[in-house]
Amino acid sequence: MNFVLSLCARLVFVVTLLRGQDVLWVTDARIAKGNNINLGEALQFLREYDSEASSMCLRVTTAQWSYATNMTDFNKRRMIDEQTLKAKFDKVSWRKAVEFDWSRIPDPLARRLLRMLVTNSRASLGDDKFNEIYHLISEMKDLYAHVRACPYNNFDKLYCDLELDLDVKRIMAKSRSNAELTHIWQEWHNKVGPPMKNKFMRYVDLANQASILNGFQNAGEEMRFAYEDENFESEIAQAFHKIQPLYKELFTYVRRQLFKRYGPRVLRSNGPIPAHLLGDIWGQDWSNIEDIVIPYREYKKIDVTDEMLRQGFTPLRMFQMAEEFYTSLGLKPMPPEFWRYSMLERPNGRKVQCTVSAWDFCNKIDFRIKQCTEVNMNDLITVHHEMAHIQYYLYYADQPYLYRDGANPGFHEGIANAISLSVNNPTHLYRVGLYNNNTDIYETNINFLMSMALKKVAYAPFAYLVDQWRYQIFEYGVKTMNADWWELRLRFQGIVPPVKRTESHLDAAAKRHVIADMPYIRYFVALLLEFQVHDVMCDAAGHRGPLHTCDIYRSREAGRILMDILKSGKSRHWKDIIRVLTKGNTDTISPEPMLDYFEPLLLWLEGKNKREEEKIIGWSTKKEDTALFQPLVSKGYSVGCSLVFVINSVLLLVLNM
Ligand code: X8Z
Ligand code: ZN
Repeated sequence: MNFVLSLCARLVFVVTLLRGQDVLWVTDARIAKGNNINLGEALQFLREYDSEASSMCLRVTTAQWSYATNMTDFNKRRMIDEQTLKAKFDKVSWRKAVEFDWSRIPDPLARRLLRMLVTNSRASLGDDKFNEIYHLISEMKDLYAHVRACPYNNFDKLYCDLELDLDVKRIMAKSRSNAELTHIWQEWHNKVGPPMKNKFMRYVDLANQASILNGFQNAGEEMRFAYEDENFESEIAQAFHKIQPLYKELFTYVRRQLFKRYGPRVLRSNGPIPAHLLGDIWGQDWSNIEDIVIPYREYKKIDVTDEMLRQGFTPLRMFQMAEEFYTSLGLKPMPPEFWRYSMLERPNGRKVQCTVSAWDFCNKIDFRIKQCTEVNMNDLITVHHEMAHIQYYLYYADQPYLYRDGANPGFHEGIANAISLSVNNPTHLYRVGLYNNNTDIYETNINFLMSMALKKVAYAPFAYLVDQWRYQIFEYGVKTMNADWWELRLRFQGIVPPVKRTESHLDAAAKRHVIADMPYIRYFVALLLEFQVHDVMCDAAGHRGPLHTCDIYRSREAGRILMDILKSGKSRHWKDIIRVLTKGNTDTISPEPMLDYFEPLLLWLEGKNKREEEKIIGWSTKKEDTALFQPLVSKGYSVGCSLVFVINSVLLLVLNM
């Protein structure tokens, strides 16, 4: 959206109270405010802000698009200039907004918009520190983009030119050599973290200072405030703990297959899994080890790529097919500007950024996708996913600028993923003439659910813990932040580093979102939401049978539900949206539909795991595991931090009861 998928960019904060069925926007007395309560002046300011912010967004997005689709030095300079201008505009807008006492403005819409503006900024820091944090983040992103790893067996160290997207990810996905995987894992982590450590610590300090000036106790509290819900933390903690038994069954089965492959020299049969064996540099998506863990090898994986090639598919046809999916639900076709300006294939003769993204140019007309599409099944699903973001943009285009966003930061991705759940299942592929085999074979279904679990269930603890770590360091400090990172990785994911780590490392920095100041809990929210929305739409579409076989294609009823969510944008509280969506059953993000979706796989996993020798579902931790990352001398701080862990554990125990 304004800035690629602004879901990756904007934070908006409002505290809410639930009273009976109504969601009320309530004030938080601590948030910065001035003393102007003149409604006329406030409305005038907001009108001007709406129009100027939209124009500013159009300018900066246009410059970003130009650079992303033609990476010249000139375009880069222009983009940086526009971004700097936009940062200045945000700062000036914040200054104007804090002149109002938003809490006493006698109009709820104006109150909310003003409050969003005053809490959505680091401008409270003053010019010097504002510029400093802005540059620190840019420098860290730049460092990240330029990290290059040395290949395995590169004795002369001459060609240390492995890039994350092209090389590191490929090697982690394809290599089955413990030595090579360990090397690449270590290379990447050692090259990313240490050079950023000082900058990151200063960033933590400044982010905290800004949040304190904004009326929060620390930057973590301000990040959570984006969910406009006092119970957000405990609700997602509960949801997380409901999914953990499924994760642990999957983990146990996967570890056994890895143990068979790599043996006791690499991992223990009942211990944590070393992070380099999971097919992914972050250990967050285990899809790449499907070949090692597939339940029924003799039943082929569903892949319609060959059929697409046989039928002469092109990238354009894939986009037309996705458009037809949405119009079959009664949603809008893509506007002419979309077809005219999108970049649907990798162009010849110029350097482009191939990362897939959906763009909102903030002028209610121009919406585009940038994708170096190839004709294969994976890209077909991605095309549908990206077009869901465009549908969101199209439907909320008439909302005020600040409401042109998902209902909460997880909604955009949650909705887009919910669509993918329909599109990637064999039922849909059969209906669109790409898959002709029988979809009702038990073994094929289990294989399919396993491939989904490697992506979704495996991801849950990672998506949950990234921001748990950030909240911790914002609150308790950075002294043992690398050990804290691994403590969480071990506790929630059952994962340990393949080699010894110390506080000179900063392994969380291997994840770009961490150093780029991008909140991450939204992906956990999106994960649950996608199944919740899928479930409701399937119900409306009259689906009978297991949830993983549902396809909402051609259902106007499902389309109406979708449209209703999309057109509200951020104007309604997300709890209100969920309450209406679930016909009053719940107003919270529920893990039940996800558990329901994977139930057949859970039964299969339980059966498998029960029969095996080791009997431990999950992992048992030994000293040798924690010794991989714990500092040698215990400091006062560590005690404080452990106390937090104890309190958290007790809280979670209570929640589990
Ligand atoms: O960061 C992203 C998107 C941009 S919003 C590419 N994702 C998360 C990640 O890569 O860790 C999508 C899945 C989760
Ligand atoms: Zn997306």
